[in-house]
Amino acid sequence: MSKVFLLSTNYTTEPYPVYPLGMAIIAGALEAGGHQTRQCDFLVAGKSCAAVVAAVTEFQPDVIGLSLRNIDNVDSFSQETAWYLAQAKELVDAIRACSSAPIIVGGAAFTIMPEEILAYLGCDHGVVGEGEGLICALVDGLTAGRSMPRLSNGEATPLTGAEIGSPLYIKEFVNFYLAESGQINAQSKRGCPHRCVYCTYPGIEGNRFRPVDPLRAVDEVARAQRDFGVDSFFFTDSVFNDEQGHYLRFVEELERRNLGITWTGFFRPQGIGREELRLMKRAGLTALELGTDAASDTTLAGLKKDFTIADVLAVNAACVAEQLPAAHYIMFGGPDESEETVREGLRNVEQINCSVVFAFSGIRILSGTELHGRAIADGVISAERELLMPAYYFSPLIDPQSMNAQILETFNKRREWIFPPSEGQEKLEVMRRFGFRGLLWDRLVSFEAKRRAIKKG
Ligand code: B12
Ligand code: SF4
Repeated sequence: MSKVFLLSTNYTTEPYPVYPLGMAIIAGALEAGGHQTRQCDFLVAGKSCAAVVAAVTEFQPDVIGLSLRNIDNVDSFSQETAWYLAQAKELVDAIRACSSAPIIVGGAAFTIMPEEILAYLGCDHGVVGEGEGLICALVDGLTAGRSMPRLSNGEATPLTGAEIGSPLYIKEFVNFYLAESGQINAQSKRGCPHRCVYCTYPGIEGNRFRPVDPLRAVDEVARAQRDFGVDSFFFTDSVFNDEQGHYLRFVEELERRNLGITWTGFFRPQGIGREELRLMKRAGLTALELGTDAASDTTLAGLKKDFTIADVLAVNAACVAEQLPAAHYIMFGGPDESEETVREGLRNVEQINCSVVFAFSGIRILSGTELHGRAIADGVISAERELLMPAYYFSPLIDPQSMNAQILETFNKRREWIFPPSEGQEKLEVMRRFGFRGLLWDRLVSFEAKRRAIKKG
């Protein structure tokens, strides 16, 4: 048995604080493997390096595991300010000064750029992709004094649904996140088979949907409800509504168990009709986050989204008919965006009734994505440009500043259309100060009348 200290370095509260689910699953796997763990959350610890050092010193770990969730906030407007790895590096340096235990790093952010991040942080070992099995093998090997690989890669042999680990939630953390965000996260499946050009999700989670058995997935929700009083969940699945319909089996089981919980997740805006929405609503669905991603058929094709604006509007209409708040995330300036598609896209946005639209300008270029190659081919960045510091793709056919001005002009018309992203953050902060918790954007939607709330009075 080894003592493993786990640290989630995440401290951002955008759009709200998010429970460190990856770390919780790693802790669950280690405990199941017979190890003793201590979980530490930098945000819960008041973003205090000294508190982390004190916890490490007190626990005297044999091995330390770092969970790295975010590199930055993928918003081109705040690329100078929201870069999270410097803080992680400060934590590694502080831990090194008080412990000689080897440090293993993993997590979604790490998986996107493992070599670069391992070098930048100066950790001893890294785990790419799913960490449940690999962390146990590393800890066993290291504590037995064996020489272990610098990088272990879980992507070649993805876990089956049955092997996906269960989170070891910590009461203190659950209470913190319930108080701050009104919800906790859970997972009903991993993976995504789609190939949208900018997206890292299939790289992080694998390119096949791997559902957790619905009975077990619902058991875990019920356990979090019973043990910690959680009654609101975000399912972190890359895409909740998989085409094979695994999600429907999970939702049917949720409905059958009648737990009285509410939940939300990420949806692909295609093939969700009123029938599916009604079923999910009965099972507790309260809102949908839609990966609409682009606003015209040309730019949707440029991102290889495999659906059209007609699909998006059909899903939106079904959500409105079922009175389910929906938020569309749309990035302007991507591949094949032109002055014409910006105008067309904004006309299409005008048709998205009674739903929130979050707009972004430019697309963060991340390693391992097709967009990276396209950015080099289009002359947006050089092949040598490292991607740890943010780089954004802007179509060479547009002028970003005039595009931003056009988006702003349209988005100023309604309070539920949010641009730039910082405006959304400010709105959420105000609601939070008034004591509201949860997604919060869902409160911007009104179904009573197709109310066109004019901004600023
Ligand atoms: C769901 C999700 C959200 C939801 C979260 C809702 C909620 N209540 O949880 C919402 C929409 C709120 C959100 C917001 C943001 N997100 Co987000 N999100 C995701 C998503 C889809 C899943 C994350 C997750 O929880 N996965 C489930 C857990 C179990 O998996 P995991 O953490 O990866 O852990 C596994 C492995 O990584 C590994 N592992 C993890 N820790 C460790 C530690 C060790 C030692 C080891 C060995 C292994 C290991 O093992 C685990 C089990 O296999 C990912 C993309 C993806 N598919 O991964 C993006 C992702 C994590 N998000 C990202 C970003 C940027 C953000 C935001 C900053 C965006 C913004 N401006 O709002 C915010 C930050 C939120 C916050 N406060 O931290 C990026 C991060 C990388 C980057 N580009 O910087 C990702 C990767 C997507 C992307 N664009 O590339 N997000
Ligand atoms: S954007 Fe959504 S559908 Fe496309 S690859 Fe990423 S997770 Fe899959």
